[in-house]
Amino acid sequence: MALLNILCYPDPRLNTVAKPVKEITNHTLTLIESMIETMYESNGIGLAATQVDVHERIIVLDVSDERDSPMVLINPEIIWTHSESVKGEEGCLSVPNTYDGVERAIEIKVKALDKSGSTLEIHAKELLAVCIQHEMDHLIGKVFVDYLSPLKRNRIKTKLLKLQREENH
Ligand code: K1U
Ligand code: ZN
Repeated sequence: MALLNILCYPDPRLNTVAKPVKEITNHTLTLIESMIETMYESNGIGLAATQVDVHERIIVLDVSDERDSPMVLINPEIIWTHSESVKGEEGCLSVPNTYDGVERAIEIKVKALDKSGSTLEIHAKELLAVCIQHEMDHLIGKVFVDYLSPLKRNRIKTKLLKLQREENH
C-alpha cells in the first residue's frame, strides 16, 4: 500500500471524465487499498480515483464516526434521486481549506460493483448521500466549486494558485 498524491484545484486533470472499470484486477485492488489509506491519512470521508490522477470510475468512502467502515463503489450509477434537495457545507481534499454551500438531493439510490465484482445497491441519506454525489461529480470531472458563482470560484482559484506557487519556491 502507498499514500497517493492528491491533485489540487485548479489542476486541469481534475476535469477528466473517468472511464468505467472493465475488469477488477490485482492492480485495481492495490489502487483501492491505497485510496482508502490516502483518504484516512487526509482525514477525508471520501476520495475519487480522479483526485489521485487515475481516470477510472472508482470511489471510496467512510462516513462512520469510528473511521473503520470503508466502502468501495466501482462504476457507481445513481438509479433514483429524491425530489427534495438541501444546501449543505462541503469541503474537498483537492480544494484545501475551502468550504461552501452546495445543494444536493437529500436521498439517492446507487448501484455499483464492490471490490469482489458483486453488484450492490445502496439507499443513501444525509452525509453518505452528499458524499456519494460529491465523489460521483469528481468522476465526471466536476469539483464542488463549479457550483459556486464565477466570482467565488475565481477567488478560490487565485488563492490556491498563489499557495501552490509559494510551496514550489
Ligand atoms: O472528495 C473529497 O475530497 C473528500 C471530501 C468529501 C466531502 C466532504 C464534505 C461534504 C461532501 C464531500 C472530504 O472528505 S473533505 C474533508 C472534510 O473537510 C470534511 C469531512 C467530513 C465532513 C465535512 C468535511
Ligand atoms: Zn472532493
